Amino acid sequence: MTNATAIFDASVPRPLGAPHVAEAYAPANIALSKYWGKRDTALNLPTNSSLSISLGQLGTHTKVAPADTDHLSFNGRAMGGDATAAAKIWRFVDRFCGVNRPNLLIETTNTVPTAAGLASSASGFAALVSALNDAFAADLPKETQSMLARFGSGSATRSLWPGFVRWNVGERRDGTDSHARPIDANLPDFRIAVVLVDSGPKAQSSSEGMTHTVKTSPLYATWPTQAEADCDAIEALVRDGDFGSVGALAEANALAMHASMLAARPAVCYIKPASLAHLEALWAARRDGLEAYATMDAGPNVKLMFEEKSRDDIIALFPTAQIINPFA
Ligand code: 2P0
Repeated sequence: MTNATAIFDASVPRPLGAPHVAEAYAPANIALSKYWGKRDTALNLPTNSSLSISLGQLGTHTKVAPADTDHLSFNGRAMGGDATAAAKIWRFVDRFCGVNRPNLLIETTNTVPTAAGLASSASGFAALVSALNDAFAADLPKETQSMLARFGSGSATRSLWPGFVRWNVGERRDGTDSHARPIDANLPDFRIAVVLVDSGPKAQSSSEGMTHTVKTSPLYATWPTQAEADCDAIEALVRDGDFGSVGALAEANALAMHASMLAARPAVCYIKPASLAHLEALWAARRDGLEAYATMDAGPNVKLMFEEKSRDDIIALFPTAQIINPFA
């Protein structure tokens, strides 16, 4: 039987040597073509490919070092071993190291402001696998690190690279071909603006939200095929440098994902009145000629996609938005 332990044991050298101090950085990412739904929850395999833009300087720094006792900290504060997030991190470390894991110090710092409304599990698990790879001199190819990061969080597969990245759905039952790869892109002026609606914890985790959508939404049946087609089309448009078509398709893809959630029984609704007001303001400005598009994830914040030339218009329309240059 294939399970997470077997995949890690087959992918990471055994036995691992003694660790040394290592530090790694991984960027957060925002999907232009979304991952929504798992075909295998134990192996965290997606129902469809997805494509994202990494957020440059916004992400996670992680240090791994040998220690006398296990110690985990987040932004300078110790994290107890029984907190859900800490337990997930240690489970990942246990799987990576295999039996006889040495005690470790793990220090994680986010450069994504906690109030930015951006998920940190993607950059967190990408930085963690990368730091473990270095600390234990495992010398794993980036694709293998991406494949393993998937066990921490699906979207972490895409945070191993800067720029535009595609996570392939993969065909193998054991999921060893379900990892990301970078895309040659021709969109150097691509920018993101995060319009904050709520920075608090979400009501329903994305894992729960997607599992419930897959199980109960009558609209979900159309999602995997549509999402795969969107992902292929967006990849081709990103290579061609066709910003307008990328933005329009990314917005349609995000709204289709939210439509499938809204049709779940009971509904999964991350869209708040303020989110919708921002979308309507964007659509009105677009009718007046602004070339900008929106995407939303498993939360109420609105992420705008635009080009550098529209920066002043975006700031005028959304004065509180946080502007991100993914290539800075
Ligand atoms: C994405 N999201 O493609 C989609 C769009 C949210 C909406 O990937 O269960 O935290 O850990 O694999 O990666 C968020 O889901 O989920 C996500 P798990 P993850 O960015």
